[in-house]
Amino acid sequence: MVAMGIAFVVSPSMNLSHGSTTQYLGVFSNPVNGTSSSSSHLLAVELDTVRTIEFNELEKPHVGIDVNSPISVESAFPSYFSNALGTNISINLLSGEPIQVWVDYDGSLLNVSLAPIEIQKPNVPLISRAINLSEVFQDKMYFGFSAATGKLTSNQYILGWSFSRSKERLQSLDLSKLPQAPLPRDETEKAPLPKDEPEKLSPLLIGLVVLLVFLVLMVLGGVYWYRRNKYAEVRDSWEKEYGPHRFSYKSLYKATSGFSKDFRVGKGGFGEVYKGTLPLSRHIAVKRLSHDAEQGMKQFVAEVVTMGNLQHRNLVPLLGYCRRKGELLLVSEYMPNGSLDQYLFHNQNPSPSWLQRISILKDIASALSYLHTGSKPAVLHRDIKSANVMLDSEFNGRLGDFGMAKFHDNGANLSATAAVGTIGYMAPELISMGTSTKTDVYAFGAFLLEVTCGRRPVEPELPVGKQYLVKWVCECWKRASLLETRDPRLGGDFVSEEVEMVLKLGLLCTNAMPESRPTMGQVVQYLNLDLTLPDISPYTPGIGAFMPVSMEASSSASGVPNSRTSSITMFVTHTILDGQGR
Ligand SMILES: *[C@@H]1O[C@H](CO)[C@@H](O)[C@H](O)[C@H]1NC(C)=O
Ligand SMILES: *[C@@H]1O[C@H](CO)[C@@H](O)[C@H](O)[C@H]1NC(C)=O
Ligand SMILES: *[C@@H]1O[C@H](CO)[C@@H](O)[C@H](O)[C@H]1NC(C)=O
Ligand SMILES: CC(=O)N[C@H]1CO[C@H](CO)[C@@H](O)[C@@H]1O
Repeated sequence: MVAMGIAFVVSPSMNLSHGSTTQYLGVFSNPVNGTSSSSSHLLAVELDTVRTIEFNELEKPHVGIDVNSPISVESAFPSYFSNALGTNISINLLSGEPIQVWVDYDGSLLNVSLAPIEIQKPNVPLISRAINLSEVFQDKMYFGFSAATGKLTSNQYILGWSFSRSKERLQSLDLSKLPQAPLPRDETEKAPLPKDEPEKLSPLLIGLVVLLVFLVLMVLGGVYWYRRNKYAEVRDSWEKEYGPHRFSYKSLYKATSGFSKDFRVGKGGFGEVYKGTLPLSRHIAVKRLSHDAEQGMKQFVAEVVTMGNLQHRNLVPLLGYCRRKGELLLVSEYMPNGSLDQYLFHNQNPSPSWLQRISILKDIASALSYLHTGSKPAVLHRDIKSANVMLDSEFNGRLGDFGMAKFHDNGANLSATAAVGTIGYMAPELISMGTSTKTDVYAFGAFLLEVTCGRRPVEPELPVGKQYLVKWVCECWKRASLLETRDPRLGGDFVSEEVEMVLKLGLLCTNAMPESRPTMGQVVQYLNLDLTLPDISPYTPGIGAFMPVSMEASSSASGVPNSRTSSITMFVTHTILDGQGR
């Protein structure tokens, strides 16, 4: 009962601190002054190596089954039944030779068998004891080995072990591959100290149902944690109502092959865009936006979802979103022909014909008109430009990237007076009055001129007189050479009346005075020639009054511009309204 030696232990906890450090196999506390509850639910199969010379004659090395207490419920002197000889042969636990131990449990009988390493499993177990382990075990049990040696030095080694909940699946140990037990650590001491003989134990083979279930749980747990981190998302309770619009990060990760470079189709001021393929070969574009602030996220997501509900043949369908820490992912339909600016400004792509251009302009005007009037309150785009005009497989214009400027605004957490947009497309009153349908009309006017003239609204490299597109077109009109501002890449393939009308409409939309700009509904009618342009001249107040949004603005009150902004996106804090525009 002194219980020194090694044991196979099944315990409800890994904390064995209640166990005695020198006795009771290190797992039980003293049975006399407390078989306390702390040591209950413990099962141990012990190989007790207590030395007769130190304790009374009755204490001899033995094998035992202990339940909740170091006092064995069943024990036997170590021996094995020889299948060949049909007799019991005793085993010396202190010989230093490896021993095999089998522990079998079938739900009612717990059998323990011993044998020297070279002997097969005996047909008759050394101990066979009826125990209902369901009463001993709890839901979760840990298993392992524990040993205690008292004041003696003793080396005990597990050379190998195998465990299974089913006999059929139990892996047999290849005994030839087992390591050699190391030499005793303190071999420098006078060689074979009688009290020091090392003891070598070998495989314990067990079949306990509860234990393997626990093992499986551990493995599953590990996989779960790994995946949880890899695909971690941020999800707030207010998002519940947007459920159908929410994509799981995992599905997006898979669709884009882990956001691999090969699937990256664009990189801009707002983030990177990836092409992805969902199951059923549905092509999507995933825009990854990083942001620092959760502030305004709720409103932004609400807007995204609202926009997802907007349906118009000239809008890029927004399918949904996903949120992660510091990151927002927007999922939209994939547009195979990219964005319009790639055709206008990159010579390797074919220059769109006038027919294509006017048709795209009509498409975008119609989409914008729908945004402004199709829902209440009006949805603003806030960042109309050729880079945000996508082309579908039939080369129809599709307005994309709604509300990005707004997101950026929120994400950068700017002061209320600062606005974000793209220089050249920003209406002069944007700062003082904020965004409105009129500021969208202004941007659309700049876009009309951009597409017709094949150049960006502001090009600082050009000679002074040509830098600002609105101003330059107006100046040319005064000199009666309006048509000369058209994109030279058009060649002779254009309709003069249409080009002229579009240029004038561009100037009308970019009128410095918001109340003088047409509505998008009117713009659609002008483009379709359902309505004739009002009588304007290059001298009409507000026409051609491009007020360069000054660079120094970015260094004033609103602070340092966010480094994530692209080079063409600027922060503006003030502007000077010059009605004469000259
Ligand atoms: C061998 O040992 C077992 C268990 O100790 C005992 O039940 C059995 O009678 C023994 N057999 C012989 C042949 O001594
Ligand atoms: C335990 O031993 C008994 C008697 O030898 C045998 O009938 C039983 O099948 C054994 N159980 C296991 C699980 O090995
Ligand atoms: C073992 O104990 C459990 C729980 O107390 C009980 O449900 C089950 O019937 C018992 N099994 C046997 C074979 O006695
Ligand atoms: C001009 C251009 O690139 N058109 C392409 C648009 O996309 C369709 C489908 O992918 C292509 O067939 C066109 O050639």
